[in-house]
Amino acid sequence: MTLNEIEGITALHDQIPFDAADEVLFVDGGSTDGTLEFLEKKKLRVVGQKKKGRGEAFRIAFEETDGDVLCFFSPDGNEDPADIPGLFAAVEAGSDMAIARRFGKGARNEEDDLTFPFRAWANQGFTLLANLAFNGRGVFFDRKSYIRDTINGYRAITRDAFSRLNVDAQGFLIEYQMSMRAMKLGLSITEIPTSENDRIGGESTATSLPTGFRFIRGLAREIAIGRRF
Ligand SMILES: Nc1nc2c(ncn2[C@@H]2O[C@H](COP(=O)(O)OP(=O)(O)O)[C@@H](O)[C@H]2O)c(=O)[nH]1
Ligand SMILES: [Mg+2]
Repeated sequence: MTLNEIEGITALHDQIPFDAADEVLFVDGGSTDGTLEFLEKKKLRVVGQKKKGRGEAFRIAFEETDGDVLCFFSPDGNEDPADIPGLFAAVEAGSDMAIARRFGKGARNEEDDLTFPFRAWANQGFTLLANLAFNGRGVFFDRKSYIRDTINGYRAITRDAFSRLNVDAQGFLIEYQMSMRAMKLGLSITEIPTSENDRIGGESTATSLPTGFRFIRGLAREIAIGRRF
């Protein structure tokens, strides 16, 4: 998925293992920086969005492709394209969803070098709350079932699981909502360690405070609706 990622896609294009997938689709949120021209030149398939938001992009990817397994990748530099085959493999080995985790053993997140990694702390706080609220697989007794990164969008999921989650988040809440609902349904979730690299160009559009408030609302809503989704 792309929204003004010309620098990222230019730098990463040759590293993306396109062969790992039967079908490749770029969902573009309205780039005006040359991303679309770049993708066209490379003869990559692009679909635009009528409604805005990253959540909408996830649903378009689902609707516009046919594969049994979907892998979501964003070329902003944060996600290492070399993990794509591993995410597919984890799902093909029998998981409903595989997440590239930025926390825990063998992993790195963008803020690891900071003294006050506020964004990483917020991420881990929301992840703790989601595990406590929805991870019914004995989190208190069995640390192996704890999901370490409920928020990273870099993930793969079966088409069947995605449709069962029936996610409706419009923006950056999408991946957290997917994780919460997957836990509620008791789906099998595997995590593979990843190294989150720095953004290559441009700026993140996920502003911390508004995104944080949306996450709080999103969490409260998931608690309120339970399995009614
Ligand atoms: N298609 C699409 N992609 C988006 C949208 N918003 C963000 N993205 C992409 O999603 C990725 C993550 O967004 P970013 O702003 O970097 O958020 P962050 O990684 O959470 O800081 C980037 O590759 C963006 O280009 C959107 O509305 N539509
Ligand atoms: Mg990013």
